[in-house]
Amino acid sequence: MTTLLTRRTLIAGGASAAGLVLAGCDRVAQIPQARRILFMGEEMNRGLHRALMHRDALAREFSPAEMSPVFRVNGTRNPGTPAYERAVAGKFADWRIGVGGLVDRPLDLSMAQLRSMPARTQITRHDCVEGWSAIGKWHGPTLGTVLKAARLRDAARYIVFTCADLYGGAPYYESIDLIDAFHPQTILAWAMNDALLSIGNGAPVRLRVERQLGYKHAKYVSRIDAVASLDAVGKGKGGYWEDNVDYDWYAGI
Ligand SMILES: Nc1nc2c(c(=O)[nH]1)N[C@H]1C(S)=C(S)[C@@H](COP(=O)(O)O)O[C@H]1N2
Ligand SMILES: [Mo]
Repeated sequence: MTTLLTRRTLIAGGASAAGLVLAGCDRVAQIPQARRILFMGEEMNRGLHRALMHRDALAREFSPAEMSPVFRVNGTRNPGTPAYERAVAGKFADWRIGVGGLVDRPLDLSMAQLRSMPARTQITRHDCVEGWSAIGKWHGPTLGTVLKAARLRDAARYIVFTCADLYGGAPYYESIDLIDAFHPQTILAWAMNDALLSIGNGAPVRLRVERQLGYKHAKYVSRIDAVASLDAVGKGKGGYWEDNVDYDWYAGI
């Protein structure tokens, strides 16, 4: 392979992505067709990695000794709305999690009800897209337990979370598909590190969706809706950051 590739040979598809890499990235990357082929390789790699990993594979779980001494608070630190302040003052006794959309039995769960459900405890690593990680212990019922109680309809494809904190006047929102919704480590955590969830970390309840990056883990969850499509959610990309900063909807790790 020589570095003297012409546009013509690239267009003809005569060069493999591997060959292009050997030819030297700097020069080749200046050719639009080559760039497309190189990125195609990267996309394929990522797709392959995900396919090999299996979407239902478990995220690694850690031992208590590996827990981070400090778990950072990121994004909203306190929703600070009058309604949230009242909920804090009442120790979340009146907090409700509405479960609706494409379900046969809509729910209006109190924290007492959520806390009485069979729960899972897991020590996992949180990875934020901004480049920090922390290991914490989470406790709460699987989202699957709640969705089964609400009797998801066949048409449901995604689960949408609406939060109590506002971004530009509208609630933070996120969504996941049913593979992640029924993943055994996807839980509605109401406790963290053996204590009730703190305000900073999402009190009274936040999502843990362990195979995905931090922004998918909706804090301050107030509604859970099953939908057939994400078109009518926010601007259509399924999450606050997806709609406004072009983050990937599927943030698999
Ligand atoms: N409601 C809500 N959920 C949210 C956010 C937010 O700002 N609001 N930030 C997200 C981001 S980017 C991260 S990294 C985690 C941070 O969780 P932590 O504060 O417990 O570290 O929450 C996610 N969930
Ligand atoms: Mo994040």
